[in-house]
Amino acid sequence: MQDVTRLPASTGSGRIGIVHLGLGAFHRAHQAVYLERYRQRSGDDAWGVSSANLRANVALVDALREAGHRYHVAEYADSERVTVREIGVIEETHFTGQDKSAGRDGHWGRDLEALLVRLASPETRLVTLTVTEKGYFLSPASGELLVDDPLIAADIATPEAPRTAPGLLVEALYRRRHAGLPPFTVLSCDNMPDNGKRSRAAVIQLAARRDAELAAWIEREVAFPCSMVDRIVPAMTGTDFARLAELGIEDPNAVVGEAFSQWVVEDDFPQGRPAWEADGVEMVADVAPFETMKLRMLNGSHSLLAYLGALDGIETVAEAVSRDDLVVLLRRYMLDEAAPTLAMPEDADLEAYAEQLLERFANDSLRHRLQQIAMDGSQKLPQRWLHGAQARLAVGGDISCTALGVAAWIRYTAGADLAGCSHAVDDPLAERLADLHARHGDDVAALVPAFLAVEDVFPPELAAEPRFAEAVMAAYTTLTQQGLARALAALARA
Ligand code: NAI
Ligand code: CS2
Repeated sequence: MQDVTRLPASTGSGRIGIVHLGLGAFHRAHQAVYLERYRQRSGDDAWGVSSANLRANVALVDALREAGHRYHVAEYADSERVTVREIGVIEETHFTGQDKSAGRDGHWGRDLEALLVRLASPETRLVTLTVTEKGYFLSPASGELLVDDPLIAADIATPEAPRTAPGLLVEALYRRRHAGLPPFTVLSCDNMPDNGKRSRAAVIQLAARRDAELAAWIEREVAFPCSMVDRIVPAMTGTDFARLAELGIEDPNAVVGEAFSQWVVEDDFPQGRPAWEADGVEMVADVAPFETMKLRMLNGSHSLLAYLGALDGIETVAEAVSRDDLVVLLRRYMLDEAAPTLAMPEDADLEAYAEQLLERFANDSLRHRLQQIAMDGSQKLPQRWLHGAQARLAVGGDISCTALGVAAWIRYTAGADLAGCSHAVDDPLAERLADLHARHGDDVAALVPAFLAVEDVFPPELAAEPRFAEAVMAAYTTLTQQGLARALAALARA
């Protein structure tokens, strides 16, 4: 018998204090849940949310409008225990992307003006983001704004009709400044290191292209706190919808996630914020230790499973960690390669954290597909693996697990697994990486250095480190010639 707890939604208030950019699965199952709990506990209904998609997906926006913005979040502790919560804090939704049904010439910005009006409204005090790492248009390795990207170039040319998240923030802040309004606070909830500092860099660098005084005002007046977010919320599958239907929930906008949830936020909100501490949000002076720990240990492990597992035909995280050799790899990676690079508060127990992560990964009520995690590797590798590897190498430490991961990522971007079954490579650099494979084939002595020379991913000092390049080449050879099980066995013996 399943133990099902059902929790009703709060009543919509029509009062909007927060605009969110990136209405994906994670926002619906993380931030919205904290705000729902906050509203129900405190009775404060001033922090309703206006949520927008800037690219995919318009269908979700329309479906949520049709449902009066009510939807369900199913939180699985395990396959026996689930809490199904209805959410009422999203008050309105917008879509500002391109109309893909009209092909390449599709019109941009269906709800753009309405969203800009909302962003420039005096009631809006906080703007939150989950636009994925690539939505900031920063070089993952250097953190510099990608001024040559066609969408950023368009936002520089016509800033009043922005297409990117940084562009929207700049135009909204421009409008607020001209209206004599205070700015809003910008809170990134994406898995990036120093996500507040990076958001700030993107916005200020873009604003400087438009108006130096605007850029200086933003630099002076706008707070960009950092945050660490954590809850595993996989993309929905047919199986998930069918399981919810068995519980009597027929909801096309529902999301499924784990019961675990964490949100650690730098307490820098000059325009005010919900008093959400009692609802589980941890307010701290410095997020960096928590963020780095989560990125290197949780996300670093996820990416190891994603590339190695996908190359071996494994479909989900839970299936991957049912293999002993992959669990041995994860423990070694987390404890010997990631943990020693972290500067944690004294009471932090990284061994316990690693064991808790392995338990979370084994939650087989989630169908967390490795292909989803494998997406956008070029944007994820630096913070998950490479900065840690640099720190390990600097003290003569071992980086064998990371090197195997990098080798697997390189092989994965060829677009087929080790048995030759093809997969899509969903990555902003996919074409460039495919071109490197086309040019160098399986000539590992040319292929690996060509990948390490991609400066948007690999910091030049790391690429120039012979111990790193040699370890990746050796791992690539073993993995591609002998397969995953043998590569893992060789690593365990070394
Ligand atoms: P999703 O696929 O459901 O939604 C992706 C969202 O990002 C959509 O709103 C989409 O419109 C937007 N987006 C994608 N590329 C964009 C771009 N270039 N410009 C503007 N918007 C863009 O994914 P999900 O699960 O909502 O995850 C989104 C992000 O949330 C992740 O990339 C990660 O940084 C963060 N996150 C996700 C977790 C999860 O388990 N799903 C957990 C922790 C953080
Ligand atoms: C995952 C994360 O998709 C990925 O790359 O590693 O989204 C992961 O599920 C979350 O960060 C967990 O909080």
